[in-house]
Amino acid sequence: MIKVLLATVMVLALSGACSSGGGSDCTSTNAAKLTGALEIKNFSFNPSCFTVGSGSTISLSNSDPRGHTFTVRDTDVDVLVPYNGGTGEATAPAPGRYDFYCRLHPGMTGTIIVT
Ligand SMILES: [Cu+2]
Repeated sequence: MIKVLLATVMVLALSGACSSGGGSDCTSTNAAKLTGALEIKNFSFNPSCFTVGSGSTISLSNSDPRGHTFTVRDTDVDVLVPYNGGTGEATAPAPGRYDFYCRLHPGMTGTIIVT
């Protein structure tokens, strides 16, 4: 029984360590500063954990052969970024910490720290 419990704890610890930039792992100390465009490629956001100033423009570019959205939870930010080199722009919401995702592919997620 104890062995099973240990194995479970190990798996949980490993999966936490391997998760990509966004989600609960994204904090103001490890967030990237967004300098260029937020790139969408291979069905993921890059960077997926970043900080921007409130009201600033977030440039979006999508090099995938599929359209994606940049949708920020609990805000009205919801931008469709066309496929094959399409671009878009979003305005960073009020200061806070937000999760974002693609409405068409809910597995594509990230976190934004707005300062
Ligand atoms: Cu998508």
